[in-house]
Amino acid sequence: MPERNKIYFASDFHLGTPSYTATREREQRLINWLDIVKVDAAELFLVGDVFDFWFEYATVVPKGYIRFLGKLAELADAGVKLWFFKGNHDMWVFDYFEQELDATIIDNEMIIERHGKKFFIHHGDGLAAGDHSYKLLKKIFRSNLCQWLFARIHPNLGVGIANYWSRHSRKSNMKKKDPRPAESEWLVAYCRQHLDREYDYMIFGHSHLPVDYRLNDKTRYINLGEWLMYDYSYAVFDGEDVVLHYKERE
Ligand SMILES: [Mn+2]
Repeated sequence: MPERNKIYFASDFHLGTPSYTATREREQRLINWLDIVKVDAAELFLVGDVFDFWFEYATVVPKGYIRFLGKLAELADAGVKLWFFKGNHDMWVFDYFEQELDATIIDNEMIIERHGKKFFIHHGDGLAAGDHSYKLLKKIFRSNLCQWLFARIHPNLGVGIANYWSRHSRKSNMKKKDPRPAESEWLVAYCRQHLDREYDYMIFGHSHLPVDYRLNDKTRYINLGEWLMYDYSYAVFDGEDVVLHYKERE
């Protein structure tokens, strides 16, 4: 058995969209990947938008994704530590994954040190300068009152509304190739404002564009891309360096 010493990062699976069949296909890809992760992972960071929509009722579990959740349980039982970041699509995750998968739920950013390297990890939503309307929306959606109210709606209706809203609010940011230079990305701007913290890696999801971009001698900006249609991307830290894997877009 190889030693468990690697740390894996991935985000933006958006399970649930655009259809049941597409989700099942994506789920199978994820399972094939998680089988590889299981061999040598010490930790797995799921950096947000794992689900296109998720809500935890007191007693009801949203249908679907059983192979994916079962595989995560298998990893957890094999000793892989799971970290689950709330994204803007699945911010309503509470303690179900903590109970069932021993996962730790992360609300916003997480700062860690591993093998002498410093990581800043965040889904990436709500970090743009300005963007006050989104920041307000995030506050409202994450408020106890909003969650309490949503839980009062029957799941048949509530999940239906949420799926409709989620699918129609998605920005059409799924470009085949990103024509912009990385420097114009607002997450890069965010990283540039925090270079004094001397992170080795600043890791995000959310933008659906896989990027590994050097900001200076010390810090790299890494975006984990997506699993919706192009990249099937993930990053892995082997104790020395982070490598981003993805399929080249055509
Ligand atoms: Mn997102």
